[in-house]
Amino acid sequence: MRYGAITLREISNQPDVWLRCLQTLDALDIGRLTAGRRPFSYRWVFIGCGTSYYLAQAAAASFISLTGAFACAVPASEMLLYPGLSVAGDDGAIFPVLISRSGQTSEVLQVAEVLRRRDVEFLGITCDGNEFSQLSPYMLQLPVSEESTVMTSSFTSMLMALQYIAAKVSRQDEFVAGLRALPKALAGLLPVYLPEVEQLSQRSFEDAAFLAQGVLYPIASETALKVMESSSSYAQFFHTLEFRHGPKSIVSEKVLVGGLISEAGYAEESAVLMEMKELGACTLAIANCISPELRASADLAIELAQPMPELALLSIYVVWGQLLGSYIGLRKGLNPDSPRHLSRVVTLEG
Ligand code: F1P
Repeated sequence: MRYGAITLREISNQPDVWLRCLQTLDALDIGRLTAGRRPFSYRWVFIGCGTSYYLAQAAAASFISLTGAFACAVPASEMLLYPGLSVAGDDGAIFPVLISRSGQTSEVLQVAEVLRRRDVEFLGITCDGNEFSQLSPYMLQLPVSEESTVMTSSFTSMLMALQYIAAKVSRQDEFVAGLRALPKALAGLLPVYLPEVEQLSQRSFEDAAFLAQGVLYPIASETALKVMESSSSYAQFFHTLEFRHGPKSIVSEKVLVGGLISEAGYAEESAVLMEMKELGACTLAIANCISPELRASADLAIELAQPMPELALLSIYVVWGQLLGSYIGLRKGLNPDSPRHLSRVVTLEG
């Protein structure tokens, strides 16, 4: 099979996968799934590894934005090694949400065991299920069967599911309607911008930095991880305005700077990206609405042009980094379906 065919197919099929997941979500008993937890009564702690950790960050930010309750994200390893730093205080006041596509990641399974021993109930979300799906009565398994080593549709589907739950527990039906519009929105954007991303990936970069603020920051992190995983390339991520405080010294014409630009911080964030263009970087701008000034400055401007709340667009913002990683990998003669040194699941002895 052609290099990258599996991963690229699964990236492009996300509109269909999202439609199936939304049908599954509509059939849920959200109250039972969340063990009747009211948002404000608990600190919601989202936990995962790798891509699923960045998903946890995006879910926590979404939860705070939608419900106003306390939420945070912690890598499973931190829960195991430094629990006091992660969730100090009363076990009874936290409601952990464990995230694992495979349901086989050792660190996540170990956290589930620690929680069971401490009688702490948790919500689990998975795609493959496996042993993980037997560890909690509160478990959501999505109809996502993903062959690729790297996570693409599993990331966006589980994020959408966690946003759906947050919107439902806070009775925000307009936001749920925004999620329902995503499959059609992405289906319309892919044919326009997929070829542009492929063309951008033909340029050879020595480094890449993906920038974002607020709820988009975890999406910049996941974008960088996709480029690292799928193309074995250097890629970093920063809060956009932080990039001026030192990291911009890496900028040259061999460096790609990608800005995932929010509506709330548009002026400040787009200014950074245009400054980096002046310093010689190749720039990629992704925003819901792109000003003529930024469009003239960026090497590639991806304008989502959607009416739904920006928070509902996180799953669309990440698609371009998924594609970029695979296309850069192909340009380097690598196979994104079988990334160097990576396996689909990280399992640890003992
Ligand atoms: C987590 C993970 C992925 C990574 C790779 C190895 O998997 O670290 O983020 O891309 O596939 O596994 P999971 O716990 O969500 O199955």
